[in-house]
Amino acid sequence: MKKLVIMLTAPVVVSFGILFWIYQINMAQGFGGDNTLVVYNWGDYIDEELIDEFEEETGLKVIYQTFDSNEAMLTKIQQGGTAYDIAVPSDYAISKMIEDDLLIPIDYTQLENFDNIDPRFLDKSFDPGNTYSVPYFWGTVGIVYNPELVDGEITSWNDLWDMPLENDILLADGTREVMGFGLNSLGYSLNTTDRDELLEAEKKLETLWPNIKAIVGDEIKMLMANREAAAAVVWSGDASEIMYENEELTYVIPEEGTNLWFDNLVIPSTAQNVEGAHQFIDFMLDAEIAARNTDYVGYSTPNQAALEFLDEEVVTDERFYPSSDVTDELEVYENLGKRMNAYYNELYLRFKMQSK
Ligand code: SPD
Repeated sequence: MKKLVIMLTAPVVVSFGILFWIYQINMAQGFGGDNTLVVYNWGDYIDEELIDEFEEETGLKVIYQTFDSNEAMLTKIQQGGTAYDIAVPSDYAISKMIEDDLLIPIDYTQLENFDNIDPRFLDKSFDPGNTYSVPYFWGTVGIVYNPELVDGEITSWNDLWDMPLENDILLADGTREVMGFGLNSLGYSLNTTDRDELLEAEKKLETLWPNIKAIVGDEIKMLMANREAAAAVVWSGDASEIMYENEELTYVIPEEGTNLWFDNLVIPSTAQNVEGAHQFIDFMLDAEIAARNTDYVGYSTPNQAALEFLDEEVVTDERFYPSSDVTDELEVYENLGKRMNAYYNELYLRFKMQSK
């Protein structure tokens, strides 16, 4: 009898084992499906409690992965190994993904909360008509600094070179960000394709090395909060997060101009759960959810319905919610094409290799 039971159950156990093994491999590779949603976002860019709530509300299991630059995210999605259902690229990367056929158009009939977005953040040149992307957060690149550690007021990019800041500056690690402020400091566009201007910017950046303490990622927030450096080139949202508990610090949009950026939610063409992706986008668009996410992450929300749930002092702070008068003067990164992108990367790498 025992033998018979083993003979009858063994194939079931083996098949179950094989299925479970395939499931595990798929999960490890991030392949989703009807009951899962694979989300690819920047590090430190969501209140993870909201993911739990989304899972409870929809019954979907979220597989959440992070990246630290548009370039890393693009490479991973281009390789196609992982079936991401949601990604969060910035402006120029969205334009590149559209060009390379890497995105699925948004089905607006599945979004009830889209009207919550302020029209000011819609219909940008990187995605006309928002065919492929829905605004998530926005901001600028600027300088956060500690007036107690700096001799005077920082107002411009050139102050990073001209003020006594030896070994006292941190830089956020990003090709476009660093090359961008090098170019802006010389009065050039941060979208220039003029190789002489780019070379000049790289040479000028090299002369900043005596003042640079380190080029870092998300840990920049902790380092500034711990007074490890006097000033840092950061995304505005990181400055806002640092300043939340360190009110003595301040953030400035440099007078030579800077980058205005937009991070949007998209559905990559690898998606296995397009319906779930729309559910996720609509969930994040809900006014109260967006407000909680904004409060947690510290970046500026494009969700105008969320503003009433946020601290008035924060959403009226021109440093983090600059008016159109200010943003109209700033530049959004353009998709410069494969060759130019490679050249920017080459110069940025060369600059990094000159570190002391
Ligand atoms: N830790 C979250 C960082 C998100 C930054 N996105 C800004 C990209 C600007 N190109």
